[in-house]
Parts: sequence; structure tokens; C-alpha cells
Amino acid sequence: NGLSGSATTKNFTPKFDDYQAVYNEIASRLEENDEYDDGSYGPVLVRLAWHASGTFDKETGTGGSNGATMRFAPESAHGANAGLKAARDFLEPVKAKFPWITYSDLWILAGVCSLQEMLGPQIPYRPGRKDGEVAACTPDGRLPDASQAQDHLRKIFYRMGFNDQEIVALSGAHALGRCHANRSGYEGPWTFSPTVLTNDYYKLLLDEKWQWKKWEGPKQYEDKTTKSLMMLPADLAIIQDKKFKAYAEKYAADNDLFFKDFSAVIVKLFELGVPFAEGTENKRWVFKTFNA
Ligand code: ZEM
Repeated sequence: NGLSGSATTKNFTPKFDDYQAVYNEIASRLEENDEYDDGSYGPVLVRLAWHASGTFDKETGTGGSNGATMRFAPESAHGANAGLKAARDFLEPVKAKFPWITYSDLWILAGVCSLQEMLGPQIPYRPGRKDGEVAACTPDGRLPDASQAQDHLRKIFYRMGFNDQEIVALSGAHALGRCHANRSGYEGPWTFSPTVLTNDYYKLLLDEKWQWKKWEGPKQYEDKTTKSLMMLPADLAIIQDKKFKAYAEKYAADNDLFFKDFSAVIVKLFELGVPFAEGTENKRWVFKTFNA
């Protein structure tokens, strides 16, 4: 139906079906490229969307998912963004096929697609992000430091505009993916099913005994039972802090509640710093999953 062709013509206003076509392209590439990591690019695409968004500073209104400034140095070279080139490169053929979509809308759509395709909840989406210039790159240090604990998490996430419940709900994303020694220095997955979104992160945090891993790398925890799972110091803060822990217990006990709260908070995260047209907050789209 000439989706990508019509993009080159003037006055092309992409609609729901056009974005669904981009979603489907990402989803089919996720299926094709199942030799990557634990069998999916999904987790690293979620991480790209999160790092694009999590630079937001509510005081100055800078950062956030508008701009996709991680395409440029210095932001691409920030330590926190190590390894995300794999995610950006994965999306290049999609951008080439649908040149009308901005990088910033595409990265967030890829996060939405990945979360839904990894059996997560529906994540409503609206487009409207514009790509920025190199001058809009955010300073280093806006993303959380894994070696730190609750005071640091509050400082970083309050700056984005989140509260304690939202911090805990967001942390459940660590059900997905893994740490890579050659990226962050840390090593290993948080759960036994790193390509499926569940509330297992909270269950494991609360039910397992976590001990310091004996190794040359940065301080991280391993589970006493199998020694095959990991937690970062920042993850353990979620059960060391009383207020955080109360939310973790709720999410561990109720996957539906986790899905509901996770969806709401990820929509908020993915929209930080975006000057959407007025009235569009009631007009978010829900994409159909690929094999539905
Ligand atoms: Zn993460 N995260 N994150 N995170 N994250 C890693 C990997 C992933 C923290 C953190 O330091 C790290 C959120 C919050 C926080 C994902 C999603 C989200 C890694 C490993 C580290 C070190 C990187 C590597 O080596 O490849 C800290 C301190 C956080 C504060 C709470 C939030 C919020 C997320 C999304 C909503 C995901 C999906 C991964 C796995 C990436 C992959 O490649 O598998």
C-alpha cells in the first residue's frame, strides 16, 4: 500500500495503520534474529527506550525521549549507554524502510513492541517526538548508578518526576535481559526467563537468599541456590528500603497489579519531555501483537 513510498511525498500524515506496520516490522525482525543474546533483541531495545527517556530533568525540561540525541557523541559514549549501539543498529533497516518515522518515535515504538511481544501488558503509544541536534545531548550522570542504593534511586527518579511506587514498578523491567561484563561490568540475568516479562524479579528478590558474588568484577549479588542469577546493589535497595519493599511485596503477590502499574508508569516514562499536541493524551493507540 505504498507506506514507505508515500513517505517521500509531501503532506503524508502517518496514521495508526502506518505505525502498526512499523510495529510489525520490528516484531518480525525480533523473531528472525533469535540468535542474539538469550534469544531476543527485546531486552536491549527496552533498555534503549528507557535510556532515551530517563535523561529527563523536570526542572529544566531537558532530556527525555524527544530528540533521540543518543545517536550522537558525547551521549552515545556515556558509560551508561555502553552496548546500546546493538539496539540502535538493529533499528536502522526499519528506519530505512519507513523513513517518515523519527528516530525518537521509532526507539520508543521499539520499546513498546518489545514489551508486548515479550508477553508484557499492552503499552499505549502516541507519536509526536522530533529528532534533536547534537547540542541537545544531555550531560553524563542522569541515569542511575547500579552500585548505589535507595537515596540515589530517589534522587535520580524524583528528578524525572516519579514517586516511590513508580520507582518500584519500573524496576520490574529487570525481569528482562541481563548484564554484560563488556558493557556495564556486571554479569548475568535477574530471572530464569529473561525474554518474558513477568513479576519474577520481585518474587526472586524476596524469596531467594542473595549473597555477594566472589569475583574480580564490580560488587554484585548472586542467588545462594543456583548462583546463576544476579542482583545489582541498586536492585537490593528495593527490598532494603521499607517503603520500596512494601510495593515489591504487592507486585510479587499479584502479576495483574504489576502489569497494570508497569504499563501506566512505562507510558509516563516513554513520554517524558515530549511536547505532544494538546488533546492527544486521550488518543493513545494500542498496537496488535504480531501473532495475535
Ligand atoms: Zn536497567 N540495567 N537499570 N532498567 N535494564 C541493566 C540492564 C537492563 C539499572 C542498571 O544499572 C542496569 C531500569 C532501571 C535500572 C533494563 C531496563 C530498565 C544493566 C546491565 C544495568 C547495569 C547493562 C548491560 O551490562 O548490558 C539501574 C541502576 C536501574 C535503577 C533502578 C529501568 C527503569 C528499566 C526499564 C523500564 C533492561 C531491559 C536491561 C537488560 C538489557 C539487556 O541488554 O539485556
